[in-house]
Amino acid sequence: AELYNHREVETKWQKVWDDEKAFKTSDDFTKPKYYALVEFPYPSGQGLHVGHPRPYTALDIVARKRRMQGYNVLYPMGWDAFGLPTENYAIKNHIHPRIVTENNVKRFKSQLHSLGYSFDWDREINTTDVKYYKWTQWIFLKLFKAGLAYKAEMPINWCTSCKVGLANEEVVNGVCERCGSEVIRKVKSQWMLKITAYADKLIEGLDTVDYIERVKVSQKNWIGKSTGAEVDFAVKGKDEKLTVYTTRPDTLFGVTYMVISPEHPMIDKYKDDLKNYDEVVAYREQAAKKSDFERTELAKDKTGVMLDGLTAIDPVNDKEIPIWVSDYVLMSYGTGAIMAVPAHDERDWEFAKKFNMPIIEVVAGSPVDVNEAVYTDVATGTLVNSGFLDGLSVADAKEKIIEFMTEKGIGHAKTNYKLRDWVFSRQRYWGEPIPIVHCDKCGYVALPESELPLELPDVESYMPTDNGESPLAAMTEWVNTTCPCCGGPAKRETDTMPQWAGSSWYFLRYTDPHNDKELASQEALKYWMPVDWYNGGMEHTTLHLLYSRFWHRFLYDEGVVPCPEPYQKRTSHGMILGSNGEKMSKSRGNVVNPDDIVRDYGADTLRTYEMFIGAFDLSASWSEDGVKGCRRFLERVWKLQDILTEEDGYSADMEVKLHQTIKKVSSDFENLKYNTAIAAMMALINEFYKKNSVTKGEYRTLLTLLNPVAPHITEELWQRAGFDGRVYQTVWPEFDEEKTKEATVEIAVQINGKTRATLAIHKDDQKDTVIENAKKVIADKLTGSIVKEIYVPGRIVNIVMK
Ligand code: ANZ
Ligand code: ZN
Repeated sequence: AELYNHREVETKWQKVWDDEKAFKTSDDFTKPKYYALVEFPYPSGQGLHVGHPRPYTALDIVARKRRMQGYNVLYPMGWDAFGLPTENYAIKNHIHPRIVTENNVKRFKSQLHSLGYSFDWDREINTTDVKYYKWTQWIFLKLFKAGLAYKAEMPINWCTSCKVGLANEEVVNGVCERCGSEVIRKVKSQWMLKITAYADKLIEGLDTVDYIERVKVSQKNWIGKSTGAEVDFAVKGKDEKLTVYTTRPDTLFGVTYMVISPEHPMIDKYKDDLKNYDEVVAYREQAAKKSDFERTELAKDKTGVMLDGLTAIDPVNDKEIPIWVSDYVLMSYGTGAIMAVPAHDERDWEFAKKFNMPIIEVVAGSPVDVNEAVYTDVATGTLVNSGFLDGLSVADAKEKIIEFMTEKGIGHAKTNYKLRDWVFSRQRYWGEPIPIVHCDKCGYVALPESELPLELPDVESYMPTDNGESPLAAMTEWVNTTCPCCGGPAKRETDTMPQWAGSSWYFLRYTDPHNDKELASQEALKYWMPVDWYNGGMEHTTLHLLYSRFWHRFLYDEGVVPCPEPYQKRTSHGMILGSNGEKMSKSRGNVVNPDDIVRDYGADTLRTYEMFIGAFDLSASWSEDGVKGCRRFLERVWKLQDILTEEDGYSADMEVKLHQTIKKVSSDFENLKYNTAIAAMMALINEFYKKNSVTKGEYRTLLTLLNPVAPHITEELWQRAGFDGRVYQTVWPEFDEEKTKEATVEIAVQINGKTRATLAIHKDDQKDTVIENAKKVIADKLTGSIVKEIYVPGRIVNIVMK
């Protein structure tokens, strides 16, 4: 055959698939369905990154395999297109963000097309499309009516460079996730979503889905449910309670001091009692400059100031204890005050060591003195120095002390969450307008549904105003409106929604993307939801995953969607790094452009390479040699044409190998083991070359197995071999378990569990025969009397002797 010309082959088949609408999802709801989903990209100005094809190819493989297995498959694609980078580009270059988005989408789409993905492009969605964001606004109104969207004066994270409020999730190590600039706290009136009301549901839902473990863990940690107690400490000489939150009320007798957060209101309230008020205020100013992360995670060296003039009283033993101010206690968690138990809490221990505070052991069991090391174990210790709690386990002591405190009215059980309500306002232009007006008489009023969509108007400038308001605020004509409630003058909300909004429900829209009556029809939702398999980046497992599960769960409670959880299965892939093992970036000069690889080696090579690069869930470094290796593999597949025979079935000596390969590839594709599936196919063609022949039957199986990975070349070879129809329409090959077993296998022959010899047996040999033959090969070693003969089928014979 002539040489493998990937350009010809790939252009040809991409056109055929388009013309045939090969991957159109059917609306026949009687067929079994499969919904495979990948995170839709943000169409940035950089175009597709080589990181994108890794997850897209993986689920394209699954989608193609499912079609061959008879499923009606939904494998859609769209654009998460609102957001800052586009807006910033628009500001700099004076181009409307809509135009920027259009251009970027065009480029992304042609790049994805060149990779031969089996997306149903008739279902393409775009979050910036007014027909789409009408429904984003509709969901917001539902949240508002349910009391889950509210406006609040909030100290928010404020990026000094983007001039925008950020959610906690968008602040990484104290800087803006997007631009890396310093994030400060600023008080602003913001739209908030009450995701905290769903904290328990979001935890419980995890028990009903099949997510990889680290994703479940990160969801749970982010919600951060903690159970403990609130305890009131009296303040000496004042009619005042200092309430703390603790997860260890059992350690109440071990409290040696208290700590309040630098922002705690008590400081200013008792200003006149504090002899060192100025010192405390100076400390507070220092603390304000640090992020929460610096104050807690990074602060190994504790700092603090003792309040000179205020003393607390321990409610269980009336002991007087000092109150300190330290920045390791945050105002935003619990009550902003803690009881310090240095013997059993690491942070308190570090603090006590630094400031010479007493350390009292109340849980015995530490291997070393608590003055030497903190003892935090809760599973084994027993209470000591604790009055009526002495002798109890930690768990029992907790229960007893909570009972005691509740009776006395000095404390009660309490659950806390790390999760905070979601700051949903952005003072920016390129987002969904929030469909609310403010009327002096009626307050915040929802637009009637009939007025949706509320279109994003054109503005003169996309720059946020200097006081941090959205550019929409300058559009007086748009802003001034009438109140839907009383008809009086009212003003539109000028904040827009964050980028997370559109991606919080997009998977629903794909099920019925052109519906203009509902966000999707009930039939479509019932048939398609939940998503059967969702794969996305590890970086989205706290933010996007939680938000979208929240919206979905809310819509379920509202009767809009048929199932409580949106995704039945969630997996994550590792990043593709530069060949130097570092993240690809312009500044490092290690960026690989997928277009170059497609041009020089072909889409099938790129797809194969990205699946072969390493374990799917781990990051992997780019290697040009690796790309070439995959290209050589496909060339070897191509050249099999030269040794193809006319025989239809499998040849006798290849049968086992073929059944084994079908079995391995079939299961590896389901278990994120794309690399070993490809390795198995490489091994198979090595066998063909060793024999210097491949039958039509064998060839057909190989092309079918390889098709999901390398769809173009296999389609071409299929046609050249004269097989019927197309590979993508064929049936996924079956294997016979019996035929995957080698006719003969080697087993170990042991005496008293020690291997003494090996034995070749036939797979059909019965136990008696095997044991008899085994005894023959170790006859000279069978010197004692035999107590027992054990046969582990196909693996081991063990003779137990005295
Ligand atoms: C006394 C104690 C003794 C504590 C002990 C722990 C161990 P999680 O699990 O994260 O909920 N804490 C409470 N509020 C805090 C705040 N605003 N800033 C910093 N730390 C705070 O942690 C709860 C524990 O963290 C609480 O239980 C409290 O310390 C501390 F042997 O109280 B503990
Ligand atoms: Zn009104």
